[in-house]
Amino acid sequence: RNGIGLRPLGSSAAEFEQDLLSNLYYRRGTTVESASAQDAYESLVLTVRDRLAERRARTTAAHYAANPRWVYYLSAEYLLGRQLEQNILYSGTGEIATAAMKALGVSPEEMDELDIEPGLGNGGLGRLAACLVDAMATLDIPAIGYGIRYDFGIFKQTFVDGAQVEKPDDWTFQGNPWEFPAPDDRQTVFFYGHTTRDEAGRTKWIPGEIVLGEPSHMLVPGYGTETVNIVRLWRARGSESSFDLERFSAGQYAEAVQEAVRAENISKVLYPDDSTELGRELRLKQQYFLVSCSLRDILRRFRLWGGPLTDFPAKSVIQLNDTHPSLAIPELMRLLVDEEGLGWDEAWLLTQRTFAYTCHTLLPEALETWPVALFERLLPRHLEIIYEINQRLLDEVRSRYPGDIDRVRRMSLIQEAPERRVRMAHLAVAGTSAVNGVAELHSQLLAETTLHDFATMWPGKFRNVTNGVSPRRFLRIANPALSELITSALGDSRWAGDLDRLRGLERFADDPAFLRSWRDIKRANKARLGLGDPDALMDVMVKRFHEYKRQQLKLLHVITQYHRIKDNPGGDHVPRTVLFAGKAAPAYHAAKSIIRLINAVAATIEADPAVTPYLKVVFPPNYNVTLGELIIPAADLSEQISLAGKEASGTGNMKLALNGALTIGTLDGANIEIRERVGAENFFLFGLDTPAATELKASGYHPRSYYERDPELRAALDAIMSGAFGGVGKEVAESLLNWDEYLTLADFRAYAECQEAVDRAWQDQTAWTKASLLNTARAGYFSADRTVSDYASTIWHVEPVRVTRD
Ligand code: 26Y
Repeated sequence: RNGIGLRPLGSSAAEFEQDLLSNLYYRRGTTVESASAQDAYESLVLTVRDRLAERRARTTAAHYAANPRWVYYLSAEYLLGRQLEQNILYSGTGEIATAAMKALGVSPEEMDELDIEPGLGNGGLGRLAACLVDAMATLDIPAIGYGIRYDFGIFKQTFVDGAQVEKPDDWTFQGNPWEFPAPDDRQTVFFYGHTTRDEAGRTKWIPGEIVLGEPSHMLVPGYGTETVNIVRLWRARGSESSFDLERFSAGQYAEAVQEAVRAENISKVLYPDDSTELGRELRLKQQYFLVSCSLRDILRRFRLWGGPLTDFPAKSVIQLNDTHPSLAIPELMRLLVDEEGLGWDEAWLLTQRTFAYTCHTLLPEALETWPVALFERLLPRHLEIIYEINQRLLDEVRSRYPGDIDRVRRMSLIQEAPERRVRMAHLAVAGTSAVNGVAELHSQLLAETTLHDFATMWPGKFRNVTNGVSPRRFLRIANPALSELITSALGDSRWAGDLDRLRGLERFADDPAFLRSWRDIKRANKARLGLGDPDALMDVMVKRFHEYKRQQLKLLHVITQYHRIKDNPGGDHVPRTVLFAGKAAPAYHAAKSIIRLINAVAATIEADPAVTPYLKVVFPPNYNVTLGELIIPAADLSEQISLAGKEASGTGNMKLALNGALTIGTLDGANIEIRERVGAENFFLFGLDTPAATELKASGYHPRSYYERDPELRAALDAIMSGAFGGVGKEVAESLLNWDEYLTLADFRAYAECQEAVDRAWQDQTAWTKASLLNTARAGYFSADRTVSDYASTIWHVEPVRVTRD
């Protein structure tokens, strides 16, 4: 018997198979003879899950005994990726699960196909949340990730005539066997209504709508440890009384369920937008729903322990993943002041000490603001609290900077014109004790520009924590062949839990046999991906579509390359497969035009037999974590070409470098740190840096002058304008010529020249492979484990709690 009073589940193949059969009979209610592939899959999941559930029980017991300081990570997005392979790896059941699958007559590949990825996020921020919870468990940090269980995740991207068409992602159509529902932990959430004061002068919020939040959780095991943490996801429900039986009986079926439907809509769909200021009421409702459910749950957990509220920050640190959950600040104030009866000043100190805020952008237009009028209707009490916070903030500003009215206006939580809006980033800075950017340059620019006034007033609050990625998911699982080579070279597989160990690969940088194996694996990964000739240079740009990321710059270069091949068909061109993948926000028309144009250029090239031996453009639809795991290990070249000063960090850049892709990139986000670590000679740098870009914009930027001076650039844009690609994309070219907000044309020539350096480097395959190996060997810093240990030591001040076997 182990510490939880149970006989441990068996670790032999026979026992695993027994448990699997038992799950098939008793939990799926079927037999081997009549089992479908789905039955086999779900039984397998349950068998693996049970082994993690056992660890989860021991984790809970260890946490309870230790009564530690907890990390609560609040995020509107989690892009967890497929669960099966990871959970098999983390539970150490690889061999026995494979044997059981064999006995059952199913293949691991078939089982993976049935393992649906929960697409509960848009892009980088959501995947970062998933990498961080993985690393927190790996480092034995007591933590819970809170999020929303959207019925529909990020849309499924399809192409119709090359244009993006969005389809709903019904990810739980077959259920989700990884999930544990916990309806008894449901919470009540208020919306609308008004406030009143009672005899004692305490404020009471009389809501206009009441919704239930029902949690379920997914297990988040650590790698190489017994810890299993959770992400707890909330789903909105109508209350018991929300079904109107009388109306139903009268045949008013739609009206009878109207209230329940309205409630459930809150967690219906991930707001599929990471660029524009759309969203309004439902999104704000989602944000408050997440925050209100999670804070009540956190307080419930705190009360289990029974300490005084003044100890709350000593036992809880709440990390806000961008401003999306920043309503947690006025919500905690409301709970402490209105419900617990604390005084304002005491409540405010506790609140500030509890929260920390991570900012993920620099673009001022990406900073969230909400109309005051909407707040007033939806969250009347929170608006009062925000006003009170603001008054005290501005008093401090006035006393520190007497007479500086403009500073007061700039720092206010309320933007006055053209419309009164609440500035969520200002709220998040005011209500927290630490604010961090996600790469060195980003953190520095945040303090110098976007949040400059706050950094001047509270310099001690501002930190940097450079992002990182899960080495398990993005190397060990995504790239099994390379992982095996690394393990045999280093002598063991400890690198997956201690990524700096990859440094040991440097010893092989001049070993011809090793470099040959390295190259063979890259080739095999290209063959596995199956898009283009595996001997061609695989040139990869995978990320959300956004003009600042400049997919259009890459496209202009592809067109130039196409022209060069047409003009010189016998020339000695380096064969390339150019791969684009990524989604555009449904309402982001400019990004969608770029997607459509890429597909049109791909088709034109494909139809030209003089060009196809040298150039192929592929654009697999629906980029997600699963597809990333297939593409990233196959990449030779990683495109990180955003305009300097615009990409907060990037994390794809890290995943690609870790898998031995060489980066072509600007001095932006974490590219800078990648280049510093892998060595400038193993990185293709081009383009304007941030000061030069700022200077060029300030001095008056005229994109047309670049067009006029550069014949190849002119030819590329003229080709688009003259309809060479099926008449598609004229608006893209026009926008570049007339406006070009992100200085694409200014960087074009430097980019094209840098791509020539890439071609030259590719000619020497030994040197290229050495550079590839050095990228992997030196990418250890970009492990999410390092990121989490930075958060733990500089912001969270938490200690690990070890979970033992018995
Ligand atoms: C408010 C709403 C429209 C919204 C929704 C999602 C706003 C922003 C987002 C997502 C932002 C995002 O993914 N940002 C990225 O975060 C990564 C992780 O820190 C960074 O690597 C990346 O540079 C940044 O763009």
